[in-house]
Amino acid sequence: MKNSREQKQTDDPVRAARVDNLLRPEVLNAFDRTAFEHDGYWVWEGILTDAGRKQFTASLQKLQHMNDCILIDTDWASIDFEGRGLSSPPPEQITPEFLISCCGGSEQMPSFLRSETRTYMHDHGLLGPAPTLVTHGFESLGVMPEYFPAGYDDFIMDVTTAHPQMIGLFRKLFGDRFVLDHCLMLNRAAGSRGRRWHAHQYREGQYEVEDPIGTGKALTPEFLQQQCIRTLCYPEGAEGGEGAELGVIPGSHLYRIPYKWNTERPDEDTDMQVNWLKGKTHAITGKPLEIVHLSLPPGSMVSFVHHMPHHVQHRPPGAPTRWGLLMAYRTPDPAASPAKWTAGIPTHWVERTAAAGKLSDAEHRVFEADNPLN
Ligand SMILES: O=C(O)CCC(=O)C(=O)O
Ligand SMILES: [Fe+2]
Repeated sequence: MKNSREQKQTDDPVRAARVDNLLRPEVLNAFDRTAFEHDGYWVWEGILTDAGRKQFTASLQKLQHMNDCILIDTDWASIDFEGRGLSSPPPEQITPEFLISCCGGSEQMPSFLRSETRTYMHDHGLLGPAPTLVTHGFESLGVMPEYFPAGYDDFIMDVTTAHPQMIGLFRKLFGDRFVLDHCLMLNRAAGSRGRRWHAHQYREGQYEVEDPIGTGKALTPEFLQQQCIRTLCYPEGAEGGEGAELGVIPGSHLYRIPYKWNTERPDEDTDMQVNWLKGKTHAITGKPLEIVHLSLPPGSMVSFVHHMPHHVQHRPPGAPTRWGLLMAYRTPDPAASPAKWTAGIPTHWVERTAAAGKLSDAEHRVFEADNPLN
């Protein structure tokens, strides 16, 4: 007979989906805080165990398939967008041929699903009454799986909210308290354009001391205390020569410039070398900053301060998909207005789940707002 603790664990689908032996402890324990603060990034090379890697890949493949099926199976023309205060999708974006061309990877959905409809799905959910999103064999959460992978996959929910080894990893980055900023799939299929050089700002940018181009005058040897850190997991790797590798600039986070976060991003390496990088040095060593392209073997993760400019290379035609999950967390902002949940989690989903008593304590901790309402 099971004791009540075991009973509770098996009743909980997120707990049941856990791969206990997810991370290799020796890789986790090798984290060097000084090097991380100095360089602005840390590579967790081959940190996933074989079992962890297998499940991570399977989950991302399943989630991509769910996303593709919703795109193809939904009768977009029948949905009342205008009644919800949204523009209807342009007819050329909802033809079967066009929708099929959007499948197989992330950041390639039709543009009508990437702007105001994405925000609507996040805030309210594109939920019933029908006609709405069509799912076969799984429940629609009113949002696309690419934008809410944890909601559609219990293993990913566990990894991003509760798994003790993952929480251990995030604690090394943040200390005890951190909140979800956002979590997305980043599966880069053959032909993916990647992303040109850019960086990101902390929250809505209210603490930035430099504009998106930056003067470089705010260089400081001190590591930001208010910090958003992206952790990317590549279960099948992102290796040199295959495309979709991440480029970083060690030490550039100390300039704290949210480079081109909201403008066009045309810069390739040579543009950075002749413009942005010119004259920029490491705040501690004084050495000129340089671009580094990471080659990450299967089962690796990389964590980086999201103020650091970074770049993702094109994925050439014919290359296999680079599977990826982005987990971005941040230190809570003590000056944020009290609220219930972070903006990183679909509001309708977290409200419904909490009201049904189905939000675990672990999920509650990661999803709650900077300064939670009592
Ligand atoms: O696709 C990637 O590897 C990273 C994309 C990126 O720019 C980011 O996560 O901020
Ligand atoms: Fe980025």
